[in-house]
Amino acid sequence: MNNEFIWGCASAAAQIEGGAYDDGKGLSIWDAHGKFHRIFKDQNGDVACDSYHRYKEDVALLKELGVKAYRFSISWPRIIPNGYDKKINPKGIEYYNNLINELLVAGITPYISVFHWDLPYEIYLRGGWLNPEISEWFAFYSKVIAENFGDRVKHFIPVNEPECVIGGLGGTDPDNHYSNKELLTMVHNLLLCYGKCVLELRKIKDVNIGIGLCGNGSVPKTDSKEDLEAAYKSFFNTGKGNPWSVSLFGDPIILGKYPDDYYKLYSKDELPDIGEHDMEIIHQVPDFVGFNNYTSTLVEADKSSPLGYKELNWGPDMMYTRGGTWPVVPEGLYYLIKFLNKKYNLPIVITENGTPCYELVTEDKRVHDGFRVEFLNRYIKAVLKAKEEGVDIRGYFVWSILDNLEWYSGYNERFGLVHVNFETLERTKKDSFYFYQNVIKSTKF
Ligand code: BGP
Repeated sequence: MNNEFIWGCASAAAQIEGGAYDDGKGLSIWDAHGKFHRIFKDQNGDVACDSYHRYKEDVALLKELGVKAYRFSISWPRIIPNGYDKKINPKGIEYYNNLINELLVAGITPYISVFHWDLPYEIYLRGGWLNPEISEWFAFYSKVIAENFGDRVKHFIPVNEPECVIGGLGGTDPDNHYSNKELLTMVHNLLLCYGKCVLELRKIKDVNIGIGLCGNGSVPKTDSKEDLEAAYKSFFNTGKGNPWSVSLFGDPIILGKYPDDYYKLYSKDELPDIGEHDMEIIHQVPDFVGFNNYTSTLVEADKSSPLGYKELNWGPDMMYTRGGTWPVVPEGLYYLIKFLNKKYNLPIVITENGTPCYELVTEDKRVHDGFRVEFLNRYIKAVLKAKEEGVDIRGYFVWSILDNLEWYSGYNERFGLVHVNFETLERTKKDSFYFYQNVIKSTKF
């Protein structure tokens, strides 16, 4: 991987493509969530931003924005409609070929997320992540991607946010109370999917692969050594029955073992069946750590707590986004970059960062999203601070280019640099679009 710094934007198939029933695509779990009224106010992704039909317009927006890279995901059921029977949908391949070619002509480097949560519904019906065959199905899907796109695409993220996949957004059932054994089995199967995917992608010449982790940062209350250690510990905490752990996925993949406390936290009966060679398959060290971050927690050392730290409330000046749930903590991004660098010692790419806002298109056809502008301004400065201090950080991607289907929140949470009118599908550039354009223009790298 060359060490230039790349400015980018990210998206995901289920959130922007629409075309849910077009050209032989199979159903994904997110199509099913729409059908079964599980999304805010009965919304669905049937049309979403209609990028399946408007990808040229969207690539033109990315070009105007000036990003050097675009991270998008492939819809597994668009490529293999039921996910598992190895029957490839040529129209699906054609769509991504067109998108990739359009990006390359525009001078934009494609970053492909192989899986961003739209599990084929037929696989979900067959037990999803609990089915031991899933990693073989995923391996075949990955092979199809490598063989069809690997001549032109060199950057891949096999799984977006494994924590969220198992945490309820990528094919597990948020209302189901899985036993620890089931939870760990799903984690293990997902790790095998990652490993087998990388083995397929490594067949591509000059490929760059990133793990796609996510999580809240941990900010030390003071600069003291104790608080810094406390924040580091909290950031990598495993936690029993908790899929929202950086270490649970990062350690097996990068260090070749489950986190140190894994075998202490769980009894033998709770552990998954781990095959003799599984860890060799899983331990596929990536070329970079891709990390998605939105918010952070405040942490202080506390010897009286079993974990050695406690979480604190933010003060009254803290501003929150996401309906009051996500504190705006740019320094959290700075610290997590330092922590990831210390623990895993690999190049880092911030593969998602951004904020939803409440905003209106004004009569003069503008969107004045000042909150997002200031949010991005502060978070980007935090990234650049870590970079100036010598951390090997290779890129930053805004989530997202367009307002889109924000999973269970539907169209109620708008994250885009470009506003989408979901009735007319008209795109309107927001102030943050011009802000980011200017950041890209004015930095020397
Ligand atoms: C990431 C997802 C994105 C996007 C974003 C917004 O977790 O990878 O697909 O949806 O977050 O916030 P949320 O955390 O609510 O999904």
